[in-house]
Amino acid sequence: MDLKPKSVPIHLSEITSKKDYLSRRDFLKQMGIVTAGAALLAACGTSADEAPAPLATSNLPSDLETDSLSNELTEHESIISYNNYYEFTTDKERVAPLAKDFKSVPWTVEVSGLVNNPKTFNMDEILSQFTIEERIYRMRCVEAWSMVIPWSGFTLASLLEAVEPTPDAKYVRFETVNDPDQMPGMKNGLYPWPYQEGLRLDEALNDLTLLATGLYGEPLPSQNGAPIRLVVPWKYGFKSIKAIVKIELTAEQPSTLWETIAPNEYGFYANVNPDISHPRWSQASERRIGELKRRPTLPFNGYAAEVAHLYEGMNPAKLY
Ligand SMILES: Nc1nc2c(c(=O)[nH]1)N[C@H]1C(S)=C(S)[C@@H](COP(=O)(O)O)O[C@H]1N2
Ligand SMILES: [Mo]
Repeated sequence: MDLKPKSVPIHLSEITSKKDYLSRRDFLKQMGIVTAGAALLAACGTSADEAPAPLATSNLPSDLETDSLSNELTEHESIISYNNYYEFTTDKERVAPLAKDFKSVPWTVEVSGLVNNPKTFNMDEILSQFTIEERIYRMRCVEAWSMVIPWSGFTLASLLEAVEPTPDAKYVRFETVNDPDQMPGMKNGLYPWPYQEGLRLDEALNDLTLLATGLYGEPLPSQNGAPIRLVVPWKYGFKSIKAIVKIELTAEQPSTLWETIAPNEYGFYANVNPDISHPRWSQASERRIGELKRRPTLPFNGYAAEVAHLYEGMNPAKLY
């Protein structure tokens, strides 16, 4: 296929709303340019010739206005103005203004530990080496609100394949940038910074597990975890760690920020489960941002067909 991202006469900076995003997607589809990746490369000024990675078209949702369960996309404005990002502040509506000048260029991600090919990637290498595709995912925060978010990114599996985990690698540990000068909330000594998270290797290799570099067809906004964050849609939102600088393959289960603070409330697995209440509130239903009525929460956030097999034989009570 002949992809010429440079010929796209719409600039990502012009996209401000769901309506604009959807009409731009229709436009790109008509042009035969159907991946967010093509548009992102154009935005970065990278020509098609310099971008060796083939651009995936096969994984695009057929109906771009909804996710796989026909849930409508959450408004762009809500996704970028209602955030959890404790390095900046615990006040969701203050994250975006505080993150406005966050500098995420240059940026590197160090991939190390039990791998044959440890490597520190810069963002240009990441964006050109891995196949950027678009995924519309539900996100369910442990606090019982949720959104439907159109991400662009690439599978964590593709990155792990590149570094070749050794046979003793059983877990993946992730770490957020440690930059208190840019992140005023880090001066709050109540939290064991830097933010860290982890997955079991088979969870990390599941095709749903994404490293996101964009949102709504734009490069990832700072408040959503620029320049690169994890998205694990069947787990509570706190697993989806932002602004990643380190990925380490380990033999032992890594400790996580939330499990360190409150192990009985935020376990390592954190799989979305309507039947297991948080000690302080029910998880049976959720408030979808932009909707008036609460909706029932689905097991594994609606992704049971893709991931339930990973937990066969495990006690669900240990998977909160
Ligand atoms: N580094 C870091 N990552 C983080 C958080 C955080 O405070 N710091 N909050 C988590 C929580 S609780 C949620 S619900 C999601 C929110 O992602 P969003 O702001 O993009 O919607 O990010 C997760 N990733
Ligand atoms: Mo969350």
